[in-house]
Amino acid sequence: MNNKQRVLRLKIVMLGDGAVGKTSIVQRYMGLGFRPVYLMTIGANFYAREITYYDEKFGKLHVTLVVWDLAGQPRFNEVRNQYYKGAKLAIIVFDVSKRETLKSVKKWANEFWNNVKEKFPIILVGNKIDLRESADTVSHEEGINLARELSEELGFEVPYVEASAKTGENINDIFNKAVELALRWAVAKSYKGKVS
Ligand code: G3D
Ligand code: MG
Repeated sequence: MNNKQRVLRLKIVMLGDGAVGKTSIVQRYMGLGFRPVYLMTIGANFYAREITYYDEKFGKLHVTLVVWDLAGQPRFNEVRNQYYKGAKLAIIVFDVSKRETLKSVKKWANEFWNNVKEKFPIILVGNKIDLRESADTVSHEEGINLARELSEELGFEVPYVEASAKTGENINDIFNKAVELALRWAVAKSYKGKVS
């Protein structure tokens, strides 16, 4: 591959039940630090961050990550269209300390695929691993199993990342994986396996 620098813009949507930590993950990644106050606002916020990414196939890439984060789930219907428009990847978050949030993951995946009208890639995130000590937490294996089921449904790998927006553990990993996955998906889609 040549050394020409390429530019990529990637819109990502954050999905998952209320209070699983979507906003905290984005803010942590965007550098605002962990904010322990839950501010319930209406509509969707977006955040942008530019990163340099090195890819074996494409070389050096300048990537603008545009991350949309929904606030105020009750009014989601009103912003749904704008929220999903142009999104190429979803980060679906559940809370490892709240089992019911794991059960909603497939609903969120289908919501994403139905709205973007294409089976774009997703990343599954088990957040709040700093609360692992508390009772009835979702195990690593359960997260892996769900990611495997989603992968089968999608026909493309769904990575599973365990993270904590509180400690910052694996937060960068989520977004690095997002870029990697979007690139792999684009290559697989355009060349249909004919990539050398
Ligand atoms: P949401 O955007 O998915 O609705 P938020 O979720 O990011 O607003 O987070 C909901 C609550 O979970 C917040 O607590 C937030 O501080 C907390 N939280 C988010 N991520 C983590 C984490 O990794 N570990 C722990 N222990 N807490 C986390 P409050 O009390 O402000 O409602
Ligand atoms: Mg939020």
